[in-house]
Amino acid sequence: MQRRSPARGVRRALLPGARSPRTATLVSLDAESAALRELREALSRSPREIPSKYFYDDAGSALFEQITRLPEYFPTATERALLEARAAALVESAGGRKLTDVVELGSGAASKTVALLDAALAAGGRPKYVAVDISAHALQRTKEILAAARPEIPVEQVLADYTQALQLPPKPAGGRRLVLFLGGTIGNDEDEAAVKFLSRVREHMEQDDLLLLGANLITDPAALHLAYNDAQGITAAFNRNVLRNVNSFVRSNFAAEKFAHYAPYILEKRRIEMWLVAREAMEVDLGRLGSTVRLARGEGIRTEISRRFTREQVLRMIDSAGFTPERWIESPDARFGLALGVARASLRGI
Ligand code: SAH
Ligand code: AVI
Repeated sequence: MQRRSPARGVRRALLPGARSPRTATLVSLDAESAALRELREALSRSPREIPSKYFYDDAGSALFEQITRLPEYFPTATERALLEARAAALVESAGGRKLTDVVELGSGAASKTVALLDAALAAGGRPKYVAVDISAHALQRTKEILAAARPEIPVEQVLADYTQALQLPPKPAGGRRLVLFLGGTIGNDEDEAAVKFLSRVREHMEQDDLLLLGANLITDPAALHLAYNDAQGITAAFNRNVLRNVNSFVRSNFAAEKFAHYAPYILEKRRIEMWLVAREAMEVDLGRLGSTVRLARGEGIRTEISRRFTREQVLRMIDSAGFTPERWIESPDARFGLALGVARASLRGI
């Protein structure tokens, strides 16, 4: 979805350059038409939706990083404290010095990951770090942060939509891979999609490789409401920016300023929903999607769900995707949990 050229050395799984090999071009054109189809289908659903991956153009990734530093948005700080306090134990359970590569899906700025990499170094390992993200801006930040914090750790970047075909660099022979999916991003999917996604991740792993999954846990609705309705309006700006990214991808003409940010905590579903609500009736030309949408005043487009889980739900989710739960740790305020799962033998080919 990025329109910008990725930095040198970045593996490109999504958008080819003019001189990319022909097969990669074909794969990529397929990916683009699949993305157009997915967006067309989401916008014609009832309620209308925009997949949340469209938040993360350059501006959106920078806004997300600002969100993570807001006093109201507690998940990042909570997960960071948990990782820092328990990194050594987690890495030991994950094989310690046997860890040869750490792959992070949706790495974002990856500032929390340093604690885990440090623990692997302290255990005598020399893992390489593979960052996978749809955002070239996020990958660049990952690289900058790691190069400054731990220059001895080799970093590889994969610019890809991890919901589509994913190409990861090969794992060193005899090594052990740890896949990280942090930040509570798993909560941005419905249960079925989340299990399907984690099962596909399992396919990139061998038996005894590990998954570390971060999940937001059920907590006080008032605190959750504030976390997605911050006083400075950064989350509102992040939400509206999704329309600018869609405009640049499909050449549509959404007027972002004509939408209000609405982010209630839906108690019975245990999830925040982010919506953009039309402040007036409008007709929007969807450009390359080849249609228009009419929105009545007060009609909304859902841009994100952000689920809160119980411990049992998280463990069941990883178990259903082929990982045996090995360890569960929780923040002292019970707002965030990390599940470590071991990849079970795959039944494929039997
Ligand atoms: N893990 C980081 C960032 C979380 S924000 C943290 O915990 O703070 C979600 C990240 O996932 C963003 O960097 C976004 O660009 C990336 N992302 C979202 N959807 C994606 C997709 N479909 N494929 C690849 N990356 C995606
Ligand atoms: C990336 N994801 C886990 C964030 C969340 O909280 O669901 C995205 C976000 N949306 C609004 N604020 C942050």
